[in-house]
Amino acid sequence: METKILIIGACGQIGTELTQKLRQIYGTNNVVASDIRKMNTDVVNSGPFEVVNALDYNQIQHLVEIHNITDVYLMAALLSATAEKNPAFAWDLNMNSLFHVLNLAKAKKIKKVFWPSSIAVFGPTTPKEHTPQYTIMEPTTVYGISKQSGERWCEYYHHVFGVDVRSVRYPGLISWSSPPGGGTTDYAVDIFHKALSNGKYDCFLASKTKMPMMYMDDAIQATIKIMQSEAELIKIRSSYNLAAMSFTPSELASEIRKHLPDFEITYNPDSRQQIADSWPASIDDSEARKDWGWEPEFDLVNTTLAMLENLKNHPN
Ligand code: AKB
Repeated sequence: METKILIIGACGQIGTELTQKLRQIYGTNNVVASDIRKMNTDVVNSGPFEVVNALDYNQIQHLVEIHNITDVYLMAALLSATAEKNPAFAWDLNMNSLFHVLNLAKAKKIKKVFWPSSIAVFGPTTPKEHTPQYTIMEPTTVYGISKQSGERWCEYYHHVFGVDVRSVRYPGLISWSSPPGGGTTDYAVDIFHKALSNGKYDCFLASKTKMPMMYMDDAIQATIKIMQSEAELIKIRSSYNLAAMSFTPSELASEIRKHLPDFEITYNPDSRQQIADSWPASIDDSEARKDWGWEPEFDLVNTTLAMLENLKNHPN
């Protein structure tokens, strides 16, 4: 049977790039992008697009039926900083959209589900360096609690109902073509925009706050690779640890200064500092490497180069 994909949340930071890549691989007409509004013209104009509310089961089911969808990528979510401002809605969106998609798979209306988790599933009692796949998980953010609960439900639906759901715990994602939305790791994207436009950046985290990060190309590569792997290789049905690099704001600023020597950074930590302090500094992703061959291509050096080059060539 031909793969027909529905991406929910296609206009977001990951969805935008995922849509384009999946359209290249599977053909434009086999990838239906959807979101609550038409928020990104590239996504809307480059192939089939549907307006959908991720909280409306009937709407999603209708799209699955009329487009003969086999695989759903559920990318709609409220991220960490935004979720703290609106906990009830964050819980509703992050959990109920997942239940809708898992229930469609349980009812055999779709074959495969991708759902993103995050390093936010970990908390202050988790080992900070080389955080293992299996460890203490006591998240202290609404977003982290929703992602950890989501992981438990994914594993449950797989074991009890045979649902083929696959997931990775994304670290902070760095991309040039789409703006991030409401995350704690987003300084690592803003800094590039400000470095090029103003030559300086006022960082909302302290200089020594080390966090796991990944260039968007690697995140997309991981997402597609786990979805294309044989089902037997996916041994973990909660979510896989994933890593590429870890750095502090001051290390990132030093790397940017190699290209823009006059770049200046100042530090004014806000409420996001507490969230960052509760998350790991580095991640052990050996299970993903062993089970389905995950391997990142981008480190701090080539991410910095790629961000500056792409932003210079595609000014917003
Ligand atoms: C956030 O900062 O909320 C996200 C994440 C790490 O999941 N980028």
